[in-house]
Amino acid sequence: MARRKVILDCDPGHDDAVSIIIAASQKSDLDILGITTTAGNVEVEKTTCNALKISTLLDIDAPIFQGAKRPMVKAAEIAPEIHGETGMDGPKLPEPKITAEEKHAVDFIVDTLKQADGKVTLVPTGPLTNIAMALIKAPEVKGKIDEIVLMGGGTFGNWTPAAEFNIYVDAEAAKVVFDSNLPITMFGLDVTHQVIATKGLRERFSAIDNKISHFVVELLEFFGKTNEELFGFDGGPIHDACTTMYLIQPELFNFKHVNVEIETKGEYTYGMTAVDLYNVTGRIPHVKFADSVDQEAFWQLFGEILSSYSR
Ligand SMILES: [Ca+2]
Repeated sequence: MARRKVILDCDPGHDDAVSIIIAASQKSDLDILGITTTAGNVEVEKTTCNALKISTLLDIDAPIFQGAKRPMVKAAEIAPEIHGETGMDGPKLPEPKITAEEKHAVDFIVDTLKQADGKVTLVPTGPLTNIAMALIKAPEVKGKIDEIVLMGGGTFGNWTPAAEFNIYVDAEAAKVVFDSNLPITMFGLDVTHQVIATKGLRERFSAIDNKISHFVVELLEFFGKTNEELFGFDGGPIHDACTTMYLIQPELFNFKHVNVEIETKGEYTYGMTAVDLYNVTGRIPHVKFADSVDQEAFWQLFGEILSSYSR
């Protein structure tokens, strides 16, 4: 079977890094056409630098393209309290041996889709600015998009009471994406809070004892600490990793087909994803919404992925 073509659009970010590590382990199934970055957890220059470092560490040969410096309408908002000053505080990382491409991420996405032989899956794990701008710039590329597999939203918030960070940062972009009529598979907080990398799990993965497992555990230690302090969790939910775990093994997750609208006006609810779980509105259910995960199978596969990396 042909490898599935993917573009990873991200703002690394501890959980973005884990998501990239998962994708890069599947060389026979996933063809990473490029990694695009956006402002999100920290400024785009920093998320790009982090992507370059991860790529250097893993020896990923996909090109990296820097994208949006700020959301489409409002000013940028970042989350150093979760991810630290660099956006990926914690582990020591190699200095990048590669540089980002000259081309803007939005142009890369558009050109790649135009030229693609077959369809491409977009995997956004940060604010949706690049994806929305690509859809606005070249709506004709929609037919080349197989699926948008994203982390964002949920039936509750983590940045405001109503809104999850990725959607809140650029709700206007999220609206463009959710209104696009494209197939969207959504991993929101409802499911990502079910995959918390607890101390016990971190110890289990540390015992795998290779370079990548130690790197991941160091990421999860830092991310766990900030999540414990801010949210009282037993560790960090590896939100973004749900997207790439799904690409590898979709049956890990349970889905509901629902309508989801993006709130861009509410005084208290800006950036909320209004998830119509019971179809009370009668609007067309156009989103595949992940509501639960087989946790045991998820962590089993996650351990196997870490083990697949050599020492
Ligand atoms: Ca992210």
